[in-house]
Amino acid sequence: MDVGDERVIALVDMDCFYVQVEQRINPELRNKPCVVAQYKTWKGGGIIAVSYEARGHGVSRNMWADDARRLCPDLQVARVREAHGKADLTPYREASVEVIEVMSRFAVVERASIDEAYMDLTGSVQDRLKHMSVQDITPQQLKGTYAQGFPQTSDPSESAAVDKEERRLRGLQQWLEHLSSGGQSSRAELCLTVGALIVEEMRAAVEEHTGFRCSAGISHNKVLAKLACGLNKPNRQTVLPLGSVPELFSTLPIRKIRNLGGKLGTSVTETLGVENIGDLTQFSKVQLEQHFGEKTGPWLYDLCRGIEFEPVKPRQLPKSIGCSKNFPGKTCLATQQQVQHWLHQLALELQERLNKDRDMNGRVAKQLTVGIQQAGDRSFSRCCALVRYDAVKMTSDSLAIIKSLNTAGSHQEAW
Ligand code: TTP
Ligand code: CA
Ligand code: CA
Repeated sequence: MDVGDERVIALVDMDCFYVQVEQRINPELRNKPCVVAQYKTWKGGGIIAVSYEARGHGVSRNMWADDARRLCPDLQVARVREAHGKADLTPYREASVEVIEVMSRFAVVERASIDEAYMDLTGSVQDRLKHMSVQDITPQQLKGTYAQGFPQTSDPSESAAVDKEERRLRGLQQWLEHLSSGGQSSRAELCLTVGALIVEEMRAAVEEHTGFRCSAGISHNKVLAKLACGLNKPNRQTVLPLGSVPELFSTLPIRKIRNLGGKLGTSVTETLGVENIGDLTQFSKVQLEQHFGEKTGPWLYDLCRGIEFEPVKPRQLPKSIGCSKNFPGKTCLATQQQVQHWLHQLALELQERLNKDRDMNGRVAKQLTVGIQQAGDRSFSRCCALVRYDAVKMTSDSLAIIKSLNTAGSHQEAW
């Protein structure tokens, strides 16, 4: 059976990314409990990124800065800059480009978000294996690596007694011994370990060239790599072999899996009455097909066994360029003029970023999409052709395609 274990896939995700960007701009913020907050008008602003020091005090994303200060009196608060009356994410986008540039020296990279990317290391691993073997790999080369599922210990009291770094090292040593013993899946596991060597080097290069630290997951597919990345943050990487999947999946809620965090995950949980992703292994392929269709059913059947085949697509640039703004509570827009004003502000930002994108990346956008999300309401989106990078034209086109949403009727001033 093809379990897809000839591939080596990594997911790299920056640690508390916006905080690190602000700490590089202002070194006084380094090694301190620190957050990045957006807008100051209400309760000191909303927190969108939190340093690990601040997390230790119980500070988390979506708290108000004023509330967070009560938990952590010496909290440093960096502010997102504003332009066109809204948050300006330019510094974070530019930092993201720097990071992707360094990563792409090592492998084919698929940018997955502003601070993460997938890499297919299969080819690089095969190349390295022509000149090396298990015996050449030492724990010193893997100084930030965890092997998930190791150390394998039958005595839980022992595992609680040792500190995290000591346990990591013990697990890694056991993993390397397990590799050289040459079991049935040892070729696949050796490939993952060589992948981990490459990712150690890549993460060191990212830190050297950008000053930013990151975490990574190394496994046989995107789903497992993404999951592994989150297991030992910050500034660490985790190898997840197929053999460690059953134990991990036996207690892992379905929503924690890539692509199952939303509606599909909820529907799987409700339809089958199960909690953990590992519980899906008790259903046959036919059963899963009946419930979720001929595409999603078989995908779930493989997925709950740690098997998945989605390729890493070579793509370093975002597919679309967009901006948005929320108008909560009293700030809610109530006249046509206000709607037009804010559409124009958004269009001005778009115009700037589209022009920059054309100059830097030599491409031209063809479609304009306008989306509106109202509290408790279904979201609405419409698109039209984008003919010119012109804020005035984009504003009037946007207004035209969302006019039908205005329940006050177009002859009135109200919206
Ligand atoms: P994340 O990778 O989700 O989080 P993080 O990098 O801050 O922390 P971690 O170490 O746990 O990975 O998001 C990356 C950046 O995207 C984050 O620094 C700020 C921004 N962001 C928002 O602005 N709003 C959000 O709701 C989320 C999830 C992220
Ligand atoms: Ca991150
Ligand atoms: Ca991320």
